[in-house]
Amino acid sequence: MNEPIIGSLASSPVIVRHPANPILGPKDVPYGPAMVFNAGVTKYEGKYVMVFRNDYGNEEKGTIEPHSTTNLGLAFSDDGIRWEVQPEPCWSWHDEEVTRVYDPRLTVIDGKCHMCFAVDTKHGLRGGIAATEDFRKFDVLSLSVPDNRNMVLFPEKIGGSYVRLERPFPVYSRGGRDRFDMWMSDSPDLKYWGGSRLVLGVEQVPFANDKVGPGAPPVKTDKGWLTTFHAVDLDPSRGKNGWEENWKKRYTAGIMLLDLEDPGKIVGMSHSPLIAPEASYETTGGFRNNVIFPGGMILEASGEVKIYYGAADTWECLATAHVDDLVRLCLENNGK
Ligand code: BMA
Repeated sequence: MNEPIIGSLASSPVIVRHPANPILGPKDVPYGPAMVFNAGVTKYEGKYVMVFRNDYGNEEKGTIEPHSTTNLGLAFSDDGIRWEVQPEPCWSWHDEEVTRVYDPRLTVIDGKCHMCFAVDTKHGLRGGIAATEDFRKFDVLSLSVPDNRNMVLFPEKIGGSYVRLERPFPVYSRGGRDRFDMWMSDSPDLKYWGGSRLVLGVEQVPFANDKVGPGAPPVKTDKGWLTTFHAVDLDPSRGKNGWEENWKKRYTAGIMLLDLEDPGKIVGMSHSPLIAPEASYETTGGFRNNVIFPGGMILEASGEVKIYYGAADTWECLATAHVDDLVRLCLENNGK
């Protein structure tokens, strides 16, 4: 690797980790020794809804196939903090071609809930989009060509089109290793996607030396679309961590603002992480430690932003910040 080592990183002082963290974990799930992480969260019909990745991983690794260890779980909440997990998983997909679905992201568009998800198939990793009315039945609207994932939808049409952020994996053309960037595409109908363009290159993020990609679906502010992203740095001197013998990566959450009319244009981006792994449930005792993976962001009427993130690929956590502080963080480096 030629990129510089990043070194220690700290979370922004504008975020507050919720005292109830982790807000959901293995002990809260009634159907197995689950890891609960990388959830999509939204407000739908008066309730907070969470679809989470439930992944058994860990000690079964190598003896159990991924399809029997990954499904999507469902939870509801009145306050976005205390969750009621439903007795059964809400979706899993396994057939001749598809191995599993995971990493859901929820966006309500015109009152209808849509879910983006990653799909492992025998012929590559695809990004899917489904619509659901009851979180029991998911109508798949589109599946990308491999390799693409971490898709998130904007909550409204922009310039007459639906828009998604995404992270393709251009391995062959990027030197045969991780060097992945954030892209966007648009669509007239959520089915056919085109107009693809680069939004954020990994080299633009000072706290990444490996890859960047979308986090939670963006929320609208008067200064632009506020959006989290995941940023990964690699350090060859890192070693055993969680169940990985050689886990050299760290995942942090970044924050940026995209132009309201032209969301491929970055209005501002914080040059430091919004959330870096620091709390014990982020750095120790997990399936893969030192992973912060934002998947849900809700802007409350009070100006509070709830940011939901997977921690250590084992728990789901919540951090909050005021929307004005997040916008300021994005804009203070603008032009530098
Ligand atoms: C990525 C995805 C995420 C996961 C992360 C860290 O490749 O699998 O779902 O959180 O790795 O393990």
